[in-house]
Amino acid sequence: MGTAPTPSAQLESAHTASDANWWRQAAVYQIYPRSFADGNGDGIGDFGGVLSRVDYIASLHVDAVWFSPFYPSALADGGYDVDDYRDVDPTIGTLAQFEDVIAALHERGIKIIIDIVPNHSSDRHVWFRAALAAEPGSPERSRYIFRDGKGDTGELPPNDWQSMFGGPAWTRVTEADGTPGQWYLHLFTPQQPDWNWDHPEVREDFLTTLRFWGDRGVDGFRVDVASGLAKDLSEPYPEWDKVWSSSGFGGEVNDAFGDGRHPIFDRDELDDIYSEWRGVFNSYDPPLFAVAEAWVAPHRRGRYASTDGLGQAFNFDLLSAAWNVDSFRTIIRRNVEFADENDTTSTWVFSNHDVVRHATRYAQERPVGLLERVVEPSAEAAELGLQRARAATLLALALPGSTYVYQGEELGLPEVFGIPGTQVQDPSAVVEDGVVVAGRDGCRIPLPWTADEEFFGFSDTASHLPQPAWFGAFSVEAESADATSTLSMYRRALELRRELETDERLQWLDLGEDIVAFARPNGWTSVTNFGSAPFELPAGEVILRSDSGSERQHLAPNATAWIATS
Ligand code: TEU
Ligand code: CA
Repeated sequence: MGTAPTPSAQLESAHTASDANWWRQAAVYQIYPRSFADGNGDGIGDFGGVLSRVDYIASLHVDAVWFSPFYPSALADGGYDVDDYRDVDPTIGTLAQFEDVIAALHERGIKIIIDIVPNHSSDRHVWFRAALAAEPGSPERSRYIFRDGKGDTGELPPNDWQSMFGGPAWTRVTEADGTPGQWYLHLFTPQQPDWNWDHPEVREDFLTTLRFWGDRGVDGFRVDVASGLAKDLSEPYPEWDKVWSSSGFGGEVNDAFGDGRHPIFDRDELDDIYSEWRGVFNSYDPPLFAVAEAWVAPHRRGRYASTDGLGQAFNFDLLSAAWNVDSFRTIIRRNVEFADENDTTSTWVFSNHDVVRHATRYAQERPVGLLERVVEPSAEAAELGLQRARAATLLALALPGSTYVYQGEELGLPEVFGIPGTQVQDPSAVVEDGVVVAGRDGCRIPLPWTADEEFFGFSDTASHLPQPAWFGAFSVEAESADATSTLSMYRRALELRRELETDERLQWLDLGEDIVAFARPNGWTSVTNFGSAPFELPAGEVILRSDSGSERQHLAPNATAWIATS
């Protein structure tokens, strides 16, 4: 704790930016399609909306777009309940329109990453319907995880396991003859039955899906719950308390678990699955890219990020950490080293569709865990949170590795509070006294494009999640006109960042206890002030800073500056 990294920590890798390596230093913009832009005026974002905003996306200077699921879905879990992996939900558009989106982004040099959800389908998937219609023990049932219940008449679930969003992880079905029957496993909502990855048809079908999208020009995949596919469901079942506490979820950086034999997560058998996927990826030129969403122990992450596997793995360490100099330093250092050892790159991420937006997280008085309830900050705390969010982002954009930017964070959007309970969508949300008080809807509010229009240019009708009255101040229109806005900072930083993309080395600088500073091979230095007093900047030209308006010499508390020293 507290020891500054030594200036000698200089990493060796110096990859060249060939096409096969496009992802290594990519800035990836995450689009949650239903909340990005509405093209046909029904209040739900869609591909028509995306098409109308490709120039905006290009203006951010991002290298790729990651689309959260757009597949046919009943939206039991925001689209992560997939009815058909090889089609587009009619509210979002058509396959032909998606091909137009691919073409429009490719024309602007932007790659396309799509979300693939292999741990579970939806209960409306044709194979799950077939499983329900078939008998216990049938081949149709064996593609999912069905078990007989316990108790005299099978009235109790097979074990005490819980689903991620609360409630039992098992649901009992009614058999074709109308009698209460078997139970199926779902780690998430009951509408998301888990696949049985021991089944060759399940494995083959996903390979078909990967090729389906690869053939349409998709450049890569974000693999949902990548650590969950392989399971050991042999009896006796361990108790849920043990299963959960050793699972690696909950945002803690936990080195204790991770021997490859946890009953549900991060099992060694996953290597086999992903090496098959790698076979498909490598049949394309350049190979398809993949990034694992895997909440696993740091020492296990290399398995997912391996060049025989998915190639890159999310690290949610910064996303899970409070605004604290020691945490940032330790986390960055560890992940840069990890990437180097594993011939992959780091993935810096502060916000996504699952967590409270980072401008609001950093405004909290105490560190906040995932899915934890946060309070609406005072105006003053919100301002502090935004300053820190800008500083954190500018720091991360100077690091080697790729960065994931979640739609709206480039506007400095805070979390939205006070959503009426009647409009709740997230299955993990908590509603009290008629108001949403926790969950993921507050980070999924449709974007404000214009300052004064009734629906802020998102749609010409009320959006599927309500936008607050103050949204206009954070709109693309308002911020584009302001050189000191968060949007202007992101645009400039992402544009400048391209100069950093070819050489992955970093050199730590020791500028003081409260300062995180490092130099990059092109002669730029990034300096972040975690302290409470202004910090005197080293010599050189300030090329960008998160505390716009401060005088040249001093870096404000909670701020980052980039300096060209040579
Ligand atoms: O999330 C994985 C996951 O395990 C989540 O429970 C995560 O820990 C939580 O949302 C943090 O707030 C993925 C998707 O990103 C999420 O949107 C889905 O709900 C989930 O998988 C099921 O597909
Ligand atoms: Ca629409």
